[in-house]
Amino acid sequence: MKIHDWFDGPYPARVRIALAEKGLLSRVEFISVNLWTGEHKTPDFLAINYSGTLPVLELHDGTLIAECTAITQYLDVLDGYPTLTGQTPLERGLIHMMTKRAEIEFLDAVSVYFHHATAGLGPQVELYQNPEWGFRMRDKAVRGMRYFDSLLEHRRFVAGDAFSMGDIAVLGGMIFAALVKLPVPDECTALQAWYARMQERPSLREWHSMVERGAPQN
Ligand code: GTS
Repeated sequence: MKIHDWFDGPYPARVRIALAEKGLLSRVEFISVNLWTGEHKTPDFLAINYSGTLPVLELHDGTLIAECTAITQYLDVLDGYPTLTGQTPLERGLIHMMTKRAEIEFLDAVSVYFHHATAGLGPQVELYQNPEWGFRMRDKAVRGMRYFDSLLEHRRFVAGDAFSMGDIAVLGGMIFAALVKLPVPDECTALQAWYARMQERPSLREWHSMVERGAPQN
């Protein structure tokens, strides 16, 4: 399998953490797509992913799967023992809901803030910016942090009592927030404590060491 991504991107992090959780990193070849030069908006890459975003999973037969949630679902059921997306109908429903909520209320909002109200990926890539929208989304992301903090006051993990794709989606939001220097409010102590606990997982350690190694040379 190949993963088209960028080594320290927050959305790519979601799939890299999922791969590490599933013990699948050694079965994957990473293809570097440079976001900072706009490689993801070239016709060649748009033929791989119409949305012009990373990551994308490419299977041996050439099938392409984009969208972190879809990729994670695929990887999770490969071995027949899903650990990230739930096993019972209830678990699957709750995990999918929390993953989507983490995207809408937090991660995607940080991303819009980055692309619209900061320099983003630079003038060559950011061809349209709407700072007012970006700042609104920054405020939405902070509200999202408060929401997840309130959940984590009463449960150990985002979607209940086990680590899941929902935790990984919130981790994506935290990773993106740190990149854009958007602080977590001091009073969000449950969110901060959960984030600190997450750092102890082998998958997070593996992700940090991949980031330290930098971009692979294609
Ligand atoms: N909904 C998509 C998913 O879940 O995969 C969003 C993917 C996404 O926005 N990826 C970012 C991207 O391609 C990668 S990163 O910012 O996390 O590194 N952004 C580039 C752009 O121009 O939007």
